[in-house]
Amino acid sequence: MQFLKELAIDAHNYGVSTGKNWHGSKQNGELEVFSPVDGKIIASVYPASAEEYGDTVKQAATAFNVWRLTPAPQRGEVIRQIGEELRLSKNALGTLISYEMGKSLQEGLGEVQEMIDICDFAVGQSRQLYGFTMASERQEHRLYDQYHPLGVVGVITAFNFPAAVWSWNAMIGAVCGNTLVWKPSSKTPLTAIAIQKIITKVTTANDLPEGIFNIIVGSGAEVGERLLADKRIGLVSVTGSTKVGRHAAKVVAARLGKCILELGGNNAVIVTESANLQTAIPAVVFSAVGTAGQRCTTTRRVIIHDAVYDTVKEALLKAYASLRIGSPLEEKNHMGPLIDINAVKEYEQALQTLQEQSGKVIFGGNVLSGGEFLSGCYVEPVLAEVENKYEIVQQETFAPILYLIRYSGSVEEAIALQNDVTQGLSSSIFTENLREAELFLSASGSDCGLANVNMGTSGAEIGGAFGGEKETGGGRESGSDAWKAYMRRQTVTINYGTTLPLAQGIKFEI
Ligand code: UN1
Repeated sequence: MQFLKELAIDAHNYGVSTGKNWHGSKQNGELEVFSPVDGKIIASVYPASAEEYGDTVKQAATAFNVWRLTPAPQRGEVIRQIGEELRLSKNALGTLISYEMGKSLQEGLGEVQEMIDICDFAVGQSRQLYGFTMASERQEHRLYDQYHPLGVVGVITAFNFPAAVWSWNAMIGAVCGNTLVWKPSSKTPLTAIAIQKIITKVTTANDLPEGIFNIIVGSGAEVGERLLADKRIGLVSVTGSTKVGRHAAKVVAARLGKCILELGGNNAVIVTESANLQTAIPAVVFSAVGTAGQRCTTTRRVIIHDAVYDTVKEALLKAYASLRIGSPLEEKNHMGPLIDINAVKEYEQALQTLQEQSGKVIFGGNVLSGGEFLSGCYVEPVLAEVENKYEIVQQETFAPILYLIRYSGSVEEAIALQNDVTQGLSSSIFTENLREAELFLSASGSDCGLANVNMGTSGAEIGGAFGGEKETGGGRESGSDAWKAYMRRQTVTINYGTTLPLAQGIKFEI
């Protein structure tokens, strides 16, 4: 396949790299990477041994000594060049993401675009690592805060955004002066290997030491657990399920390390009486079936006012009937496969539980087989009528299952339903009514990290801080002032006088 060649992905690949140096261990066997698109093996990877893990982090710690002293705008210049390389590789990398993960080619390309955008953002950020200057209460004193890099930052990413989520962490983390150790998902390691090769072109051209950007492919037990417990790693950013995050938080907290958690969502769209359905319906459909329902921002619940419930239900049924499922590499298709057979099993299990809990499936629910669906990973998207309180509705099932929930009273009732889950990532409301929109955004409104008006729950821009509340973990990545989590703050007080006034007016004479 031409795109694999272009990205220097071979039939067998090493999974550990500090830059130009690549390693991998055959002692744990080879990790075979299957495409959910056609079920074929794309390539295989030699994962890391415990020793290779240790050596890589050591290299990252050594490189930090150089990188932290490189002026931040010069670090930004390196990131600018990475953005340029990504522009050149956009088609090949977008195609690999689509083929390895199963999202549509449009979304694969979109993910590379997110990487390019965060590079541009990080370049600007490299000149804006601002601290405040405060007025000192003491005479001839200066008081200000400054930000220093943290050290080695670990980044653990999930299969569903095999490139973009890493880049939010890595590009911001790198302009802040940190070195990065990336553990990609074992389901999508080839995208990570391709990216590492792109990055290495830039670090080599700039004569940078090995160890600024590192990847370690390996299992959770072999690599992930070590990384969480590793005292040399000041900050660990974890994207994954709430279960994974809960464990990670415990292990990192036990050594008083820092964590950025971006975990599960259970995102809802509220469709009010006054909603513009011309925009609401396509927004709900895209947010529910995009990436085959495997975004943390996927719309899982649509909370519809009684007055428009039947109209919305009919419009959704019609839209779902027109969806084309098939190879994500073909532009005509709206929805590709789930990541693997296990994900299909979870989809089936969730539908069975849903029916046991009195949910009513009104569209879809079948696993597709034969012909172009040979990989066994293609499923029909589902519409189901439920009550918000059902246990299955309270959970995040990483599949294209959309729950329809009715509300009959005021928008306060809809907001209460939307907040009545344990997760708190993304939320949206469709309304033409200013009072409803403002209420949704107020302190008594949506309790999520992301709140949108007249648009879907997915597809956030990189310029905002991305993350959620409650069991979504509370972390923030990407834009706005999320960079501060990747640095340590230092409050500095300088006495430029010749006396020693004490704070709070305390007198101490000797
Ligand atoms: C994720 O699913 O982990 O907002 C990230 C979005 C994308 C990122 C999703 N920009 O849908």
